Amino acid sequence: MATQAFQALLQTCKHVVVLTGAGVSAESGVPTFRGSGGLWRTWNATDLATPGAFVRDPSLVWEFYNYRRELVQRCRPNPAHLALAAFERKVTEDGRRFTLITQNIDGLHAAAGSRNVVLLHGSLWDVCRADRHGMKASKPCENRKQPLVPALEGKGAPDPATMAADIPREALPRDDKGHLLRPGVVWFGENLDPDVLSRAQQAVDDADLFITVGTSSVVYPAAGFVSQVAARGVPCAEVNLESSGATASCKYTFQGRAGEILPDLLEVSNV
Ligand code: BJW
Repeated sequence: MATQAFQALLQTCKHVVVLTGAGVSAESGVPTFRGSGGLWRTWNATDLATPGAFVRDPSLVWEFYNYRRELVQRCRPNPAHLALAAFERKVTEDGRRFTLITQNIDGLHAAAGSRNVVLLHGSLWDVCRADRHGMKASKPCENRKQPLVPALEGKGAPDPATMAADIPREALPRDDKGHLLRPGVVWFGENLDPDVLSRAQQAVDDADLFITVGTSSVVYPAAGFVSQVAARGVPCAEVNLESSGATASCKYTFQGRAGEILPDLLEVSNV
């Protein structure tokens, strides 16, 4: 019954906004952050995603990102990414609006054919200059070379027994003026790109249906979107393996794997 009621809303809504997190890419083989998949060697992935970690040990942080660039390069969109892209085509052909806000940096939504995507936390394929605090000192730009420098070749194995490569600073990725580069993503304690955040916030403010998929909903500002939408009386739905920080705000909850649930729920399995 809940499914039918939700699907009726999908037919009539004027602007559906979907927020995705790491869980949407889990079935493509991309590790999530929290839970058992969130360890790289002996570190929590989130402990390495900070400017402080980069200042302390830029070699270690670059090894971690080199590993993820290599891994994601081999990953393909799964049925959840494909269902969202097919649903966007369906909605926009009807003259209605669809916005996909993702916290993921893996690029798999674009690879699946999604068009109106807001990359809240940046892209794994971007780099930028680092200042002495590890913060961004230039606008991120794309660099898909893999590995970025010869010293990173084969580095970043996730096994806890792996020795740190301790790459000397001069052999780490640098720009043409010799400045140290860092991944062009958004780390804890960093502001999001104001234009990106404004696009996301406008969509959140304008949504008349909101779906959160595969995020633990603990990281702000993304974690605040669902309660903002729900506070306006707009229906919210969640697709997740387990309950999350968003569940209490969601009228509709669909528990399970996104790749199994979304194609049928969005009625795009035959598209
Ligand atoms: C499945 C599944 C399947 C699995 N199918 N489901 C307000 C209050 C309190 C704190 C703050 C606040 N505002 C800002 C902060 C500080 C901080 C923050 O939020 N801290 C919290 C931890 C409390 N936020 C920030 O620092 C942000 N900056 C900011 O707001 O600037 C202004 C400011 C600064 C400082 C103070 C105050 C204001 C920036 C946040 C940047 C987050 N960066 C990362 C790394 C990105 C780069 C990279 O990838 O390397 O983003 S951390 C990491 O967490 C990554 C993710 O995008 C993000 C969210 O994780 P996600 O996607 O939810 O993954 P998981 O693993 O947590 O969950 C997976 C889910 O999937 C689970 O629920 C599973 O069940 C599910 N699942 N398989 C369906 N098959």
